Amino acid sequence: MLTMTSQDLMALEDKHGAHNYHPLPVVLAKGDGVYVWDVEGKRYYDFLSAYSAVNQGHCHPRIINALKDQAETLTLTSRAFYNDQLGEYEQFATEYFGFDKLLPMNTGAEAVETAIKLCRKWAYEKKGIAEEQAQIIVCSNNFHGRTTTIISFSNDPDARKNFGPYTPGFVKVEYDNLEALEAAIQENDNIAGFLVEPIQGEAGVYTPADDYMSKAKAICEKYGVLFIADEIQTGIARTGALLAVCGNCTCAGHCEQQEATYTRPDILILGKALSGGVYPVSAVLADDHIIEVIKPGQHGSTFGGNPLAAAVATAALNVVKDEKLAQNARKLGQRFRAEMQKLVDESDLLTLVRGRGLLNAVVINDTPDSSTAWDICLKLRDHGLLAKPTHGNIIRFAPPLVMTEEQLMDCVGIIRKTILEF
Ligand code: IF1
Repeated sequence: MLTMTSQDLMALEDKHGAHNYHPLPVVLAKGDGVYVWDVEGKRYYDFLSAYSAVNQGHCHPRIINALKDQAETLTLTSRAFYNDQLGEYEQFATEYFGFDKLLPMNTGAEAVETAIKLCRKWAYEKKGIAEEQAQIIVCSNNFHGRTTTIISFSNDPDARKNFGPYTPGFVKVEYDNLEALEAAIQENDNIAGFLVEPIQGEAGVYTPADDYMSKAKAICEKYGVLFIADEIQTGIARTGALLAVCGNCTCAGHCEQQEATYTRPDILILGKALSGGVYPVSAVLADDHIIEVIKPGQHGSTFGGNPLAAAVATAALNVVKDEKLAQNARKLGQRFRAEMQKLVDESDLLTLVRGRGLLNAVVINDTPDSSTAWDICLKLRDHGLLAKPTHGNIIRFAPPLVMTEEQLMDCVGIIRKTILEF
């Protein structure tokens, strides 16, 4: 049989797969660290990291070894029985992040759903909200996943239109607006929680005021509202701290002398890089007085908490700590934004650069419906760097956190050359 070319493989997906994506035309066949290779053998720097799932780099040997060892031993038992990996993982992860308990799931959207169910049940059983009346505050331009309930509180027409009827029980406020948050809580006696992304990824790496998280948490505390942080994209060292809510603290792991900048969520949602992008693993963490409202039979998943996931996630978290990925993301992020700022100053094509750690974006000086950002990404691809536009005129830059400064400067060179060519 003849080997398939990239063209052949794209045609196969086009013919036999649902058209729910519009990928950049490149077909990847291999990954190692910060690099990926296409089927023709061309090498690229990966500047998407599978939407921040591959923070530890592609095919990290420690994570892959954990996967292999566990895959040969025991993969799935369901939660009808105990398995010998889950308890140790739960102990390790709860100590790592500093919460009493963890509820294991698989995908990000499932973990967000779990947090919503947990928050509602807590509202009825602990806060005393009347049955079916609980409301959760969310932010405009949020992205929390693709389930029917989650898209019910999206305001992206693509994500939402013609998927109704929608799940009620959500109130929307402007992101990065503390007055709006407090007013929404004051207006309604049935507010149970506030679900928020510390940085809005899909909205274009929209970075709020430095004190937004801490002040929002203080408002929630004042009114007995649960502060729910969706760190699926921002967590696991991506923004230069273990979690974006850690603020300036770069210790890789829950730290004892928590610095003044840490905003502790009541419910923490993790996914993506919790497994280093090796296997779908997500989790919800909270303290006993909250998580205890969920009892046997009330929530679960066939695959959630399986031994393969437990082994992989443990290895992935150890890599983050041992390789000091938060510190590296912070250092390289500062350098990257400084270099991009020079380019913004030099070129009319770029309006601004923003972000934190290695979650950054540049805004292209063109309308959101123009193809400029897409065309730039095609040129970046030709020059050996993969990135994807978001919201038309924004390009997200999020390489694996195992990158070296030398590699980063090589990438800056590619981006500079591409932008100046336009
Ligand atoms: C896709 C975006 C990133 C997330 C936050 C929950 C989830 C996500 C903060 C759901 C997922 C993804 C999904 C991916 C694109 C991507 C994305 F552009 F859409 F916003 F990363 F920036 N909370 N984000 O970012 O997690 O169920 O997917 O595991 O292709 O839809 P999931």
